[in-house]
Amino acid sequence: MEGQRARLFVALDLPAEVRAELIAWRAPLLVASDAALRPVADEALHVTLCFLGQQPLAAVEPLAAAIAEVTAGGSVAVGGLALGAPLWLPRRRPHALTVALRDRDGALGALQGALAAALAAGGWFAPEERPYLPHVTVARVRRGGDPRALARRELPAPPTHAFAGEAVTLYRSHLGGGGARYEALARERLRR
Ligand code: 3AM
Repeated sequence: MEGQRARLFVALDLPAEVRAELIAWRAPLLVASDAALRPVADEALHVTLCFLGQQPLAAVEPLAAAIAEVTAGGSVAVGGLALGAPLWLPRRRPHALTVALRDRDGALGALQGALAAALAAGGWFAPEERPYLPHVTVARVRRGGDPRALARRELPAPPTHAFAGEAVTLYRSHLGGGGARYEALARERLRR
């Protein structure tokens, strides 16, 4: 075990009904992409908060404790969220079809800021220069896939009702031929 490392990130989990809406929204787009897009697994749809990269497995326990401290044992709520516009990322040469997240009360930005500060203080996270852009990746461009025809089209807007985040989860990303598989290592629920 000693010396083993894992690719880690921390994400906000979405309510099941919002995941279901995203799955329904992307279904015709996957067909229209002519196999250029590979869907993210239904249960893995999330909003990345902090990407930590390769970390020692020994860091999992203190990371889980740091996340529990930031979410204050389930007393933090992240409400006022809504799905926003479809967004191809990176903008110039897209690797992923995403949906932007609207953060109407600033609760998500506050949580992300607090988490980034705590994880940076622990030496697990290098704060990024670019501003935090909350989004849900719904599909990735397959190797050799060309989504340009789809990217030129105006995509339908996803449903826009308000919802609250479910939980903050520490994920391990297992990279593989068929795309990454995400394993939840620790989860802190949020107040509903
Ligand atoms: O699925 P999303 O877009 O939320 O793009 C990667 C994915 O984000 C992102 O971390 C999530 C889990 O893999 N990611 C991968 N490498 C990254 C890096 N070097 C990164 N984010 C920032 N910097």
